[in-house]
Amino acid sequence: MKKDTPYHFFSYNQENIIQRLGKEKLLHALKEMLAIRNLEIRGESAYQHGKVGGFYHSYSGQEAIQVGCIAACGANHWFTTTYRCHALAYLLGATPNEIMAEFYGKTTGNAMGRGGSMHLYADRLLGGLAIVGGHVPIATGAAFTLKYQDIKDQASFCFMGDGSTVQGAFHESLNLAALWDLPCLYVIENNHWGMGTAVNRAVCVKPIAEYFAKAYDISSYTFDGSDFFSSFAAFEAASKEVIQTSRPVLMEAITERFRGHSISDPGLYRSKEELQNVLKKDPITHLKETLIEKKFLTEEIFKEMDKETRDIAINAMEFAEASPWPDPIVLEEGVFS
Ligand SMILES: Cc1ncc(C[n+]2csc(CCOP(=O)(O)OP(=O)(O)O)c2C)c(N)n1
Repeated sequence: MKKDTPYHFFSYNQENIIQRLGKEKLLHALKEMLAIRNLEIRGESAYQHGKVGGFYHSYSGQEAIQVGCIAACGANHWFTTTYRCHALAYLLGATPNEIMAEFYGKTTGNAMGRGGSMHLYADRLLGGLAIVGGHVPIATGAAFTLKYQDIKDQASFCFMGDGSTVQGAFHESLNLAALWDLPCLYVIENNHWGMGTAVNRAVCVKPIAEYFAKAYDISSYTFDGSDFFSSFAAFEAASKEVIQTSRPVLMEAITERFRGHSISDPGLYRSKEELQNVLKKDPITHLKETLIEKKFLTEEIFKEMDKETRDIAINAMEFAEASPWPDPIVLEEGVFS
């Protein structure tokens, strides 16, 4: 039986971050989180109305992690993630229209309607990849390329669920990255569940990053993934370490998944009370309240932001609906062989 060791969150000074980022950047971060949430709400609704095929994995509840990452590190790196990829694609430049059209499987979609919700891309996003743990070697390869090409101011960012950390590919990647000094940030988004299996029934250590990082002689950063400031601080420090030392790091965001594993999952393994407690840890509410307290934001401005981002998502649904289906004749175009 594993020990139930408490998390040691990376410590930071919130006031200092507020001072350094200032009102405009903080409001921008909040608006990005709202844009992601509103896009997810409409995507989920389209799925429930039978407009979206395949699976749909919502990022609702986890927004502070990737928004904090891009706010702290910028987008000029290489990124890889799982099927839970909508937010990262958006943050790296995919538009709400092309994301929604990809959900619908239309030609105007981000992957020309061929990938669906699990396979989104952007100039710096190597994928939305659906094999659990299978994308970790790809991120390691991107870090190897940076090192090989002597690019010193960029890193490879690999987002994954806690489920990836029990796959062989994860451990082989960490071993090589540590052995060859590759600039990679491996980021575990621990939302406590792998489909319907609780993390403590699947992973033999807790905290995951702290234990596994020791095995590979690299640093770990554990942080509160429901808090924009905690996330920003951890990514800022971790990326600095990776760029300065060219050593990989292992990060763990403790976060909450607001929906079922995918939208077709009714989540019967969580009681109503448990879910109510989870929903209380809303990263948007947390940042909103902090900004109101700082007098950077009012309830009215928040409502306007919410409406503006909601309208963008609704327009994206209309765009997707009106877009044409791919012609079956193009099915063999752009394939490997
Ligand atoms: C190699 C492999 N095994 C099983 C699956 C089926 N599967 C899809 S998602 C998932 C759970 C992954 O959970 P986690 O890594 O914690 O990510 P989360 O969905 O919570 O973001 C599983 C088992 C898969 N896609 N790939």
